[in-house]
Amino acid sequence: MRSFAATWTRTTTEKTTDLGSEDVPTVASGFVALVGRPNAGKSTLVNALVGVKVAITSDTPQTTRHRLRAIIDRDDAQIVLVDTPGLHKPHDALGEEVNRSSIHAAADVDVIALCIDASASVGTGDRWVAERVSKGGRPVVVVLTKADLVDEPTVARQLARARELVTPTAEVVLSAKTGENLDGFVEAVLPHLPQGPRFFPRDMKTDQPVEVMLAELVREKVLRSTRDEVPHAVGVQLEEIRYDQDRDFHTVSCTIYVERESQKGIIIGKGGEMIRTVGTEARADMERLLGTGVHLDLRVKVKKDWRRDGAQIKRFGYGEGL
Ligand SMILES: Nc1nc2c(ncn2[C@@H]2O[C@H](COP(=O)(O)OP(=O)(O)OP(=O)(O)O)[C@@H](O)[C@H]2O)c(=O)[nH]1
Ligand SMILES: [Mg+2]
Repeated sequence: MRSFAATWTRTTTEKTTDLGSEDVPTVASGFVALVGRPNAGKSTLVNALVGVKVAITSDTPQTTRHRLRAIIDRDDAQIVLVDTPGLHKPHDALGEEVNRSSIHAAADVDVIALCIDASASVGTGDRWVAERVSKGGRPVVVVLTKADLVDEPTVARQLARARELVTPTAEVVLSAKTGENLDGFVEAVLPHLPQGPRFFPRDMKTDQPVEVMLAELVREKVLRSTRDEVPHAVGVQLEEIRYDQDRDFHTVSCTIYVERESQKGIIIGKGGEMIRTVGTEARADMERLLGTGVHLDLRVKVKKDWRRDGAQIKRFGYGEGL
């Protein structure tokens, strides 16, 4: 694979202390976990904050299935954002596994950003999340997302409800869609980050391997084109990525797994229309990500009840499987 992958993503999480201690600049550097109910807008916010697409997003709840890190680097600070799967009442092994990965990811950070959708009623789901993440005494910043969808009185009402769940150290009202008050997020978390060396190289945007991102892009397009149970039954595995240096071109092969023959029919669509749309959209994003032309091979297979199969969940890399 091209050297691109090295600058985009490295897998180390060690502090960059191998430069000789006098040469290592000290900045505000630490971890901020974005937690909340499914669909609260966490991944969209992460993408907006780092300025590039590192996480897939969709209006299907439970889009994110593994925790991922994304990096905001400034001259005076490095903020490592930890995007987590939306916490929910699990119905299968997949749900249990992704919940576990969220709680685990949130346990070891400097700040919790509790994301609450300004346009959805604050209820038992948010309380459930707040109870799980507010243990441990770490600062909790309430982040009211999707502010572009609501008026001022609604903002005030939502914040008042959030205060019934947690005692926040700060409250931020923002919109990832319009970019409103993204700076407010940074200003709210910065005071809680310890001084130290950077955790990641300055040019790095995410710790996800490029192979994971490619498979996730396919899953995103399926999520965005299907409804009901189908999006939840989909798992995507990257089979192969080949780089042709002469043509500066990648060939990517992915398998889309579903749980039932009927779901396979839906993903393929009438005359193959659905799978063609998924392929065209995913390929466009892959070309942006890889910076080359891409040929994308997609196939669809049935793996019955894979969401109840812990080994298969790990093979996909969902939950703690990475
Ligand atoms: N209008 C508006 N929509 C938003 C905003 N942020 C996110 N959305 C939409 O909300 C939906 C959910 O966004 P995601 O970022 O995938 O939500 P999430 O919290 O990561 O969801 P899970 O991964 O399922 O936990 C998507 O359809 C987004 O386009 C926003 O600021 N304004
Ligand atoms: Mg998400």
